[in-house]
Amino acid sequence: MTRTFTHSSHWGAFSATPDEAGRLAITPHAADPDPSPILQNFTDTLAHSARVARPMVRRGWLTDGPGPTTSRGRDEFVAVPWDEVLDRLAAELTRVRDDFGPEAVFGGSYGWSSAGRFHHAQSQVHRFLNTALGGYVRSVGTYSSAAAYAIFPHIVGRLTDVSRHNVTWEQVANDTELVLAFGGMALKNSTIAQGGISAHVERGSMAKARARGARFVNIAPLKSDMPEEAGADWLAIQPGTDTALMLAMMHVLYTEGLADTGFLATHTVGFDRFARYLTGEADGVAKTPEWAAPITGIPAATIADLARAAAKARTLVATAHALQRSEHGEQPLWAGLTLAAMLGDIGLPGGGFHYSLGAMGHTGRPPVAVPLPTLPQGENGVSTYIPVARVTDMLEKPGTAYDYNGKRLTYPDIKLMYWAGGNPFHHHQDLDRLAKALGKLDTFVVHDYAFTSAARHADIVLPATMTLEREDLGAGNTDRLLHVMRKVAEPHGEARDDYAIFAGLAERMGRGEAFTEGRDAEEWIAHLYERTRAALTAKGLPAPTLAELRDAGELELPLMPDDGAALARFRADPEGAPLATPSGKIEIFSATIDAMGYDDCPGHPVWLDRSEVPRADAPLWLIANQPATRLHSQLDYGATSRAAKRDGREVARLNPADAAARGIGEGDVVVVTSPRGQCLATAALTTDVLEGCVNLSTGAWYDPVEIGGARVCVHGNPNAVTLDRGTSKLGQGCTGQLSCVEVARWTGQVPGVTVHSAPEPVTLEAAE
Ligand SMILES: Nc1nc2c(c(=O)[nH]1)N[C@H]1C(S)=C(S)[C@@H](COP(=O)(O)OP(=O)(O)OC[C@H]3O[C@@H](n4cnc5c(=O)[nH]c(N)nc54)[C@H](O)[C@@H]3O)O[C@H]1N2
Ligand SMILES: Nc1nc2c(c(=O)[nH]1)N[C@H]1C(S)=C(S)[C@@H](COP(=O)(O)OP(=O)(O)OC[C@H]3O[C@@H](n4cnc5c(=O)[nH]c(N)nc54)[C@H](O)[C@@H]3O)O[C@H]1N2
Ligand SMILES: [Mo]
Repeated sequence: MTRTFTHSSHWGAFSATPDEAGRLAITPHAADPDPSPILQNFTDTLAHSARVARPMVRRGWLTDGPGPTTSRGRDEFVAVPWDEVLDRLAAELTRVRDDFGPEAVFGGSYGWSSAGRFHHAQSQVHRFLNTALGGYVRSVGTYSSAAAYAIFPHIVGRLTDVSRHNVTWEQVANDTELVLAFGGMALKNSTIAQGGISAHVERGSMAKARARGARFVNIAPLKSDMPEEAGADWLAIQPGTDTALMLAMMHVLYTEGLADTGFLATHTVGFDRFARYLTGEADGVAKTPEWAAPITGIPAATIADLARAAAKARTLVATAHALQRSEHGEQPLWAGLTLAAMLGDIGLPGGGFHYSLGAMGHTGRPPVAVPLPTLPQGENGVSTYIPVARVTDMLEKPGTAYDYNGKRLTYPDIKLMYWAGGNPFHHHQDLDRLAKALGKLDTFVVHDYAFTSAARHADIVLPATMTLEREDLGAGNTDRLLHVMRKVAEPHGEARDDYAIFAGLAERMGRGEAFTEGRDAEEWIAHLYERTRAALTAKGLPAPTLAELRDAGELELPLMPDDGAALARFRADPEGAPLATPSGKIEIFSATIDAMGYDDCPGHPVWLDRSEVPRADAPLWLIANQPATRLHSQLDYGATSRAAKRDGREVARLNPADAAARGIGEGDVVVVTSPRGQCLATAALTTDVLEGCVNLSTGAWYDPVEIGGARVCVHGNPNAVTLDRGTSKLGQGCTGQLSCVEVARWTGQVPGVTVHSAPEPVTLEAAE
């Protein structure tokens, strides 16, 4: 008998119908007007060879014990029974805590996990380390928006004031006249929404706006950064030069008397100081369109016309996450905010400044008005933290001081690293350097349902269930539906829920009760849902019991009004509804940032020279953006992801002119090289990519093979070649979006990609 189960993911709500062989038919949520193709990654993944079937321990860790080694990522794995592996791991956690304290444990464990609220692996690992160990070294900020997270509180307020409750798609459809989309608004990106999404509205909203006469400008090196429906003009900008373009537009507004001087006077501080820089009075360089043209690759007349058009229209300055995921990534955000302030539409429906609209599906919608059923993480007894993307630096340089957002911090000395629900061999840059730095640890633990590259570099790999193998509730912060996530299949092999694994460890460490509070998974879900239910009841809204909710499959949640929130209130009453900045206004000059004295982030937006620029040995910009066919590295072995690879390798897109200059033809195997490393990919030629750029999206599992003494990723993971450095001393964010590389036809042997099959365990006798 076939049965159908409702479920949810970061890329959409759906129902799954398993067949006898364990394959799933996936049907998107009926109310979703534009479901994600990524849903089909689920079809054949339950029993895939990539799954972790049993607990596995690196041979050297078992035979030699914990300690620094060069064997991580090269050693074999031994299958170890659950009881034994949990005993050994509990003993190792206890040893590290007793000898070095919890500040020797890095539990930042950055990553997206899966969408269910109780089984959210991030929350689980943090709660475990807090309750069982007394805490851990955490990380702050995200790979998505570290620079934004650091700078916005100084200049405009909370990150969420500009990224979440701000201009909505409804407003774009109805009110916006001109959208300046810096970094584009690709539908491949808005397909994803953290926590889940039941209706993808971006395509329809852009089509509606266009039909009304709105104009979209796609300011990006890739034409594909905007959907056909938007009918956008493509301004193919040189990567990393948006700040120069924005400055030149502001120069036009200023010198032609087009700036909204009233808004600048009542709602901002520090414009005069910035104006002296803009005109060149401060540094001798006027930031004119003629100045910006050779930097940005956009003709001066086009820049001036765009500024004039923006001054006339209800204009939205939209900035993608990608803009700040590169060197000096703080600057285009600050310059974009200043440009929007000069245009004077901030706080008006559909106008002003937005960060990340269209970069994710959960942006551009009003937030849910009741608390979601999230797992409490407990108190962290350790105060030490790192900016999230400084993980390799931390491992390489314990005890070394560094700058971050006005503070002088010191890297901790980490002995044990714990990862559950993230993949550092997906998200981090310069992976060979990361792999070497991991050698300094005593122990590296990974929970995952799939044998990712991170798992391959771990000492202890614990098989977690995947979302389809457990009950949960799914809910996003801006989605109007709460979803019942039914268990579709039994756990693969010996896989256990992260919760059960942590409960077993906590028990062995004498902290079982503190972690579980005496509840099993089902009791926790009921407990967490009560909070949401009570809030619904208090609002006089339908508040079904958990059993009723499960019968219904989903529940409608109330949303906050689409009123522009903080920015709209501030526009209406700048004194009475100040922003959460030091002055309460938009800070075009920030005394706080100026006082930090950072040469790479001075007191107002500036154009700065970059250390990574095209040069003889690395003449092309590598654009390592988000993949269209999966979320990051998740289900890279799924049907949608695999279908877009060629000969099992990731596709690198480049302009035919660059290909011709290198003798590269369509479908050739190419090698992408930088001073950091090398990776192979399959070439695709397209004029959608600006000349001088090559686009290799992230997410192919890192599959290093020793070739001629070097480690070459044969699968096409761009982080084999990206540069690992912070955005600036202010944000210390990930700069993985842009690096400089060379691309050549690969003339050597072409090794197969084997990373989608989990390693076969060896037995200890055979291994010795
Ligand atoms: N070069 C470059 N690098 C980048 C970026 C870029 O633009 N360029 N973008 C960055 C960005 S924005 C981000 S957000 C990061 C993303 O980096 P990550 O969030 O780390 O990437 P994911 O692949 O989503 O990792 C999630 C992992 O959790 C596992 N997982 C899922 N569910 C469960 C579960 O229930 N239990 C357990 N134990 N594991 C589970 C998945 O199998 C997967 O391995 O990458 C960053 N890296
Ligand atoms: N399908 C899919 N969607 C996703 C994700 C995924 O993994 N898969 N990840 C989600 C996550 S976690 C995040 S944080 C968001 C990320 O959202 P973004 O960071 O906005 O997404 P990206 O695709 O990395 O970058 C968007 C585009 O910016 C352009 N770009 C790069 N550098 C520059 C530049 O210097 N100037 C300009 N003007 N444009 C530039 C690139 O052409 C790129 O395609 O995406 C989310 N959406
Ligand atoms: Mo992200």
